[in-house]
Amino acid sequence: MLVISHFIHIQLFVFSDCSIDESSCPGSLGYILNREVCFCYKVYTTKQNYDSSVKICENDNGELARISNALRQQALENALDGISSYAEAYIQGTRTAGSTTWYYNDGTEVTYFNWNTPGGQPQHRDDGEDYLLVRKTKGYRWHDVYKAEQHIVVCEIE
Ligand SMILES: [Ca+2]
Repeated sequence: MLVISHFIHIQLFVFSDCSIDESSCPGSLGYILNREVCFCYKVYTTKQNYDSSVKICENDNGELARISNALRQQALENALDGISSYAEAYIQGTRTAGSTTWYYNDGTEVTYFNWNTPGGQPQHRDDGEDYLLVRKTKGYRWHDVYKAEQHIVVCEIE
């Protein structure tokens, strides 16, 4: 019984925190509402490098997926589940060479990570490995990578 009430509490917290509805998502652009994490997202399957990925999302008045907690990580995984088995996508977060601190595009420090630590990530190579990628084949865990790689794009609009 304790477990059940705890579950209900979490569900209520999640849903009551969302003030947007379907009409807030620009359906004309193909954005879908994920109510659990309260954001609209869209997957572009044409592969792009990092800079182009950021621009595509900005063109929609959105931003590259910002994975700030485990719920959003799960939402991203759900979004990529239906894509090819090699689905990989850049997510928000960059750093400068020599630093191990990562920042979202608005300058806020990244505090939630889902590194592929069994795969030796992050490597923090100081030759441009300053961008974040999720790899479906690695359980959607995070990798620090270079900006010139071509990947599918996940945008979000809050
Ligand atoms: Ca790496």
